[in-house]
Amino acid sequence: MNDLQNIVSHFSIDGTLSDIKPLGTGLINDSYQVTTIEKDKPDYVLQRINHTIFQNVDMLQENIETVTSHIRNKLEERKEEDIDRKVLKFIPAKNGKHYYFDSSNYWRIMIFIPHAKTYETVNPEYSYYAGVAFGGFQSMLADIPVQLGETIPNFHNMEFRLHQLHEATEVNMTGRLSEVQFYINEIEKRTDEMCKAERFYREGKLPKRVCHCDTKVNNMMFDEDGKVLCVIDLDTVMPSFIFSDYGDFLRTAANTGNEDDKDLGKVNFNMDIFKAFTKGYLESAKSFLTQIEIENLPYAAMLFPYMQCVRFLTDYLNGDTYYKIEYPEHNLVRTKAQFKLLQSVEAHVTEMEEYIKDCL
Ligand code: GN1
Ligand code: MG
Repeated sequence: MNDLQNIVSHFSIDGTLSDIKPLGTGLINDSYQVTTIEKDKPDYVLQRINHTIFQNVDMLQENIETVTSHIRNKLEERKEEDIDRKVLKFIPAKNGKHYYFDSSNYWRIMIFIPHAKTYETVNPEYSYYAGVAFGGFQSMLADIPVQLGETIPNFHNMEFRLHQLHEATEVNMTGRLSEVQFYINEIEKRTDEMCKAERFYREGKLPKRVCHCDTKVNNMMFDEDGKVLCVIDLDTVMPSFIFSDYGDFLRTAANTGNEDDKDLGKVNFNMDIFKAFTKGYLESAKSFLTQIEIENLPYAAMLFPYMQCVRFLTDYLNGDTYYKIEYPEHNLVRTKAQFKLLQSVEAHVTEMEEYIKDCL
């Protein structure tokens, strides 16, 4: 038995293990697809939880259990069909916990959703469905009876992310600061505007709600007809501003280039995706959104490329300790691509505002 097989043997899975192979492109956890021999038994997804980043694994798994069982109840009440493909299901470890600790790593297993697809890019039609789905996800979680923990404290707190950047520039651990001064200056010009959500919150004008907080387009499972089955990667589900989910989807889906594109000419903000997603999102979320949340959706579209630019740059200055990288300048390339995206979003603010007004 190899190491991964040994890990799997600590969970009560149904079926005989046939193969384990790497899965997905996440930058944080490691995922594997576990296949079983029997045709009528499910396959599984095995994940090694990155516990340097998610330091409170008990809280993490408890949040996920709360969220998935809440959604499952809603789907059952609505008499939905095919529920096991619409919400994740985790298999407890034989020790009764929702994870297994092998004395250096934390592992968990969930059922692999069959005949579902993930995409790195989507067309306007799929973006519309995604909008409806994320609005629906937030609205299903609106009445969750317990307070969820912050699995990564201050995760989408822009003031805190800038504070981390400032620390990184002061330490200048890798001596990379002089090379990135242009980006530091551009970031500084925008700090007041970009931190306004935190100010509104302190002034009592803006609520926190249960959000997904990692709505990258590749964190959704689509059915063969393009409809969204479910949202995956639930580690970061926690209280946040709705801007998190709206903004991070657009950051990834409405980018005409890649998150780490070296060709900045390819990186632009695609307004057709923006429009389709916004239409879907507002359809399912406008019943609970407040005026200030709706008015600030264009701000959210800017905030996430900006925040990601700050986070990638911070990691570059710190010597690439957070994100997986494929080559030494990877985080700098990502920073530049996110900044280019930000500029493109900024150029569309008036158009975004007008479109949102028309939707209501
Ligand atoms: C990480 O795990 P993954 O790759 O879906 C990150 C997100 C970033 C994203 C950038 C816990 O998401 O916040 O937006 O990379 N997740 C965490 O691609 O930091
Ligand atoms: Mg992911």
